[in-house]
Amino acid sequence: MNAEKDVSIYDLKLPEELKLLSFSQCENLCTQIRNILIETVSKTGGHLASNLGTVELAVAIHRVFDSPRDKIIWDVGHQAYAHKILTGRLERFATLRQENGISGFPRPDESEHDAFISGHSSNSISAAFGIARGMKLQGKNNHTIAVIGDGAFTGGMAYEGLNNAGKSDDNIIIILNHNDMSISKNVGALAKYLSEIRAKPGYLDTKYAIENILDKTPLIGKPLKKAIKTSKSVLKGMLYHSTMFEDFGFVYLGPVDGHNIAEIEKTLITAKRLKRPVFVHVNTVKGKGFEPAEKNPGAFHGISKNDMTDGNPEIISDDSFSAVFGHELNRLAGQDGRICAITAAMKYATGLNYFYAEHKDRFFDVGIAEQHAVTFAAGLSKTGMIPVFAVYSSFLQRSYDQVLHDAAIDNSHIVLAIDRAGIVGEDGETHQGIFDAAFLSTIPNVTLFSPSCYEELKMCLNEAVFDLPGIVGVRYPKGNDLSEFDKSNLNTFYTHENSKSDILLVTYGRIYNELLKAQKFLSDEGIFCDMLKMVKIFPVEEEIIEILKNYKNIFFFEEGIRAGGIAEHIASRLVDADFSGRMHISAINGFVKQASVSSALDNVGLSASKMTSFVIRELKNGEKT
Ligand SMILES: Cc1ncc(C[n+]2csc(CCOP(=O)(O)OP(=O)(O)O)c2C)c(N)n1
Repeated sequence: MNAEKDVSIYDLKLPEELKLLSFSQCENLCTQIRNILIETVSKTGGHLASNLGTVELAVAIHRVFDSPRDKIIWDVGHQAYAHKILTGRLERFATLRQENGISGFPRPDESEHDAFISGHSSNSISAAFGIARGMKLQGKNNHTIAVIGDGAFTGGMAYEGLNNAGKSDDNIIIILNHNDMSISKNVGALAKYLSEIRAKPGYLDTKYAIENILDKTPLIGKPLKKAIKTSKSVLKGMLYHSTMFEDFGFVYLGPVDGHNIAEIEKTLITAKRLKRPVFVHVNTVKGKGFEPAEKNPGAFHGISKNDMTDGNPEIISDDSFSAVFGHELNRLAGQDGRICAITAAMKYATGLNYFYAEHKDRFFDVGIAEQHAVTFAAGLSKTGMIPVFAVYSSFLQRSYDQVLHDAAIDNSHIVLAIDRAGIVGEDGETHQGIFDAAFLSTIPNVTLFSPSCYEELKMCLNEAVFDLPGIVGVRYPKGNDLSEFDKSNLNTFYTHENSKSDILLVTYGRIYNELLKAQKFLSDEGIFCDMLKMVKIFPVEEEIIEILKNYKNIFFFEEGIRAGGIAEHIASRLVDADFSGRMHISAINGFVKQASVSSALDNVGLSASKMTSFVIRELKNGEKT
């Protein structure tokens, strides 16, 4: 291969042949990768700005290390597109985030180069340390590299990992991908600390400069250098501007320019040689190389396919459950000074930007720290405030014990606004909001609502904030309200459409709309069904059991995991009540792969047509027995 001529990425055997390229060829390769990123994401949607910022870093990592023998872990994993392109997924990259296509996040079942599952933030250091130690126990000498953003660094688990790994002597390299941004501007004391060290001259350069001067100072220079190096003195801290990472036990290298491949490589080679825990601080620019994204990285963090020119103006569409929630909470906060809003780094995506605009003193972005958010809310509640934590269903999974121990046992009043409840679509397994009803309904003192339209959402939120004690969750889906049913008799409990059939269809949340269509399809087939829509889904009130007891066949459709879900709660109550009919449950079993929301709902049997066939099939089976 000619050492200097630019090479098409399509002609390279990757990642091996990366190591044969000159720096200038690498730079050209990075331009090619950026073009692929921009072109693909404009068609598929995805995380654009974060990925534009990690192109050189990914190239440098794959030139210095030997994946898959060395293990590379991308925290959150939304910034690993270049890594995917460099590790055998270039040809399939156009299928990014599509059904049966490649995932938008690292997936070990997709490639041996994806060392660990990613999607939820701040776990990479723990995972890396586990892998490093496992390899060491097996006598392997390879390296484990965790790439973690400064946003992900606001999550407490990162410190649990640092605390544990820093005192080891394992081959673990933590790379801080520092761009001063989480989804929006990064927040908190640590963000400030990191920004201060980001601005300092490279540690290595300073260190070599000082050592150089001392080396050239006659008589006292060399002994002084030794004394400084071996001491834990303040002088060492001053000269080497020691960081907290060194106090944790890591060798700190950086900050380096994350868009200068030669510089990153030099630092990574040093880190590799040290063969002990090393912390490499890399400064990157979110959105690098695409002007609109560089200017407005938050807007280009995650975009849908139609947003390439302006990004996703960070403000979610007004026609969405998140925005309706955000506006309503803002309105309520205007009336009641006790209401506080909390987000874990998702101010815009959860619609809390409206609250923030008008009630800054009662708005809290706590960083990517869902566990802290719940306990902080419980603390606020102790003083008589009414905290509302708006959080995606899948990220709330992090806070199970905080809900249980810190809030529920003492019956603290906190409201959980559970956004992205149900199937979320293209982000796939890690982000589906299908577990909240099951796991929250194991906890005493929890009430759960699952509105099926905007109006119900507002009504449930009011009741949650003002009327109920304990933990009250209001769960609502991604996207907009597609309901077409009559809204004249809405309430927050249930509606029962009773035409004296002995078949009852039951559900809650947005798929009520699909079930209404199924009811119609069934009636076209001569199968007439009553319908029950639950709005308050937990605890299941006796009144609901009394209604259900009267039916011969109950069909329960649940956009949530079956094990421990609301359908199973009801089934067990019906057993207690000596129910003599049959209950048929169609809910989600297992993890749900990426696909559009409508396709994923169909794949799990929750589209109108699949629900219809389920009823017909089960009734036929019943006739046979
Ligand atoms: C536990 C958890 N909470 C929230 C999120 C949503 N989320 C995805 S990326 C992100 C910001 C990450 O910022 P950073 O690590 O600095 O990466 P950058 O995009 O800036 O490169 C957030 C909050 C998540 N993935 N996991």
